[in-house]
Parts: sequence; C-alpha cells; structure tokens
Amino acid sequence: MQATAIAQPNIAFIKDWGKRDVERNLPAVGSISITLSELYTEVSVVLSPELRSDELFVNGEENQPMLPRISRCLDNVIGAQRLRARIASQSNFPIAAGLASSASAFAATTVAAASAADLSYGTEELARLAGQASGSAARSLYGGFAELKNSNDTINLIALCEADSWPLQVVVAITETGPKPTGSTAAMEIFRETSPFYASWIEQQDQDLEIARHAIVQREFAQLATVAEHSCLKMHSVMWASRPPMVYWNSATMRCMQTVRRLQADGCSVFFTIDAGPQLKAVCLPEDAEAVSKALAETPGVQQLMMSGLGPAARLVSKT
Ligand code: 2P0
Repeated sequence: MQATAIAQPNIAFIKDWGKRDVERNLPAVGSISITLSELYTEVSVVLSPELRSDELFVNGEENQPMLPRISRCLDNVIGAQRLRARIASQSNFPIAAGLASSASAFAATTVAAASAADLSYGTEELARLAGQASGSAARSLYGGFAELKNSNDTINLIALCEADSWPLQVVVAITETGPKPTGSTAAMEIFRETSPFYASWIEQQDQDLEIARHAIVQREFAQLATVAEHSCLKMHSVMWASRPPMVYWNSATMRCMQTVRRLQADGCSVFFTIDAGPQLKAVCLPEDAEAVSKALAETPGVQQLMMSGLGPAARLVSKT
C-alpha cells in the first residue's frame, strides 16, 4: 500500500494570519492565493504491517521533530487505528524558510495518505483535511488562483481562476535559506494573544478579499497589486506589534522592496508579497519578468532567484 503525490506551495495575495480555533486549526480569516509551478514537494506514503512506528524522511534524512505533526495528519486522513507508515518527502526549494513548504508538504501528504489507504475523498474534503494539518495547505489542493473562505465551523475552497487563464510570473528572491526563528503556528497565537490590532485585522479582511476577488476575475493587475501589497504590509505590521515582536525581514528583504518600488516607478507591472520569512516574491506580468529578475538579481543580499509561473493542484503521481 504505497502512493506518491506532488503538491506545489502557494503564496497568499490576501494573507491568512491568526487562528480562530487552534484545536481544529481553523483560520481566523479567509485568504486568496496562487500555486507556484516550479516549486514542489513530492511525498510518498507506504503503509505497512511490518512497521512498528511511523518514520519520516525529509530530503533523504530521518526527521524526528516533524514526525508528530505528520503522524497526526495521517491519523486525520486515515483514522488513528491505521497501519504505521514510512513517509518520504522531497522538496526542490528551502524548507521552513517562508516559502510555504508546509503547504506543499501537507497537501501532498494528505493526497498520498488517502490514496495509500484506498480512501476516495473529494477535493474539498482533501483540502479540509490538509488544512487541519497546516492552514495554508488547504489552498494547494487547487491550482491557479484559489480562495479559502471561512464558514461557520469549517472552511470552503473555491477555484477563482485557472493557472493558464491569467499567466502571471513570480520571481522569488531568496535572501536567507536558514529556518525561520518562530514557526507560523506559534507566531499566530502570540499575535492573537498580544497584538492590539487583532480585531481590526479580522474586521478588514472581507473588504480586501472582495477587492482581490474582483481584480482577479477582471484581470485588473494594478488593483490586485495595491490590495496584495496592502495585505502583506498589514500582516507584517500586526506581526511587528505582537509581543514579543515577530520580525521576519532582513535588510535584503527591505532592499528588494525598494527594487520593486523602483521598477514600479519605471512603469513595470509588478508588486511584492512577503510571508513568514525573509524572502520576497515579486509578482509581475510576463512581459516584465526579465526586467524584474534582472533588477532583483542585482539587489545586494539576494542569494538566489527562483522563477515560476502559476501551478497546478496537488495530485497523485503513482500508486502501487
Ligand atoms: C498565508 N501564512 O496566508 C500566511 C502568510 C504565512 C504568512 O498561512 O500554523 O504554515 O501550519 O496552519 O499553514 C502560514 O501558515 O500555518 C501562513 P499553520 P501555515 O499563507
């Protein structure tokens, strides 16, 4: 009983930050994101009566710290009375560094685990199960542009626009590859408990979602750029105002923002977004991708660039 799945990470244009139910891992707000075509995580799950306990290998090395979270994910998907599993995960980009590796890892794990156990969930149910493991993973069950909506006691996912219907380009400027100082789950709880801006963050989200949804459906790049940068900077503002403060940027992150501002002043259709890490993602129209990547490559402190288009949904690649 073995299955392998691939999932792309996603980046949110309208950010999710904070949880309304930690136990069930339900987000405090809805969010809108895109999946990235060139970044991926491949996960294989082998269920075997010969295994005495779960085993996890990340990029070829045994990983104990992440095992409890992966085991819980399998319990949720298959049931706690399941066979033990050997899980192997391989990513082609730095993990735990603000590049949404948990989104692609848990989306792929959910799809592979369900298939290995011969369970046939629909996409929305798989998204809910992935979301229980990692909030952002739910969105990687959808390709192109996806919206995660907060319902009464669950989440709903909507495909807003196919990847090839609006082929934006993303230039990821990597400024630091080490793991981030505080993981998202812990940082979100510190935010909820201590930030003076928690209530207003939640209050304004529906308005941002509405503007972004409209901009995507109408392919209005300038409108999407404005609301996405606003959502990003607002999220980092509430992070900074948490106690202790959560500052994920470094000086190169700031320099990359200045580069994007300069490109905008020169007439490029580009905007930035930054997640819980120091990497900057510049999103642009295809005709501006070359100028954007050249300018970011020349920005001091940028260690590596990754170029990507919009990607497909999480999917099964093999089953035996
Ligand atoms: C997002 N992030 O909307 C926001 C922006 C990071 C910054 O949702 O605690 O790693 O595992 O459910 O999925 C990161 O969230 O959090 C996140 P957990 P996850 O993409």
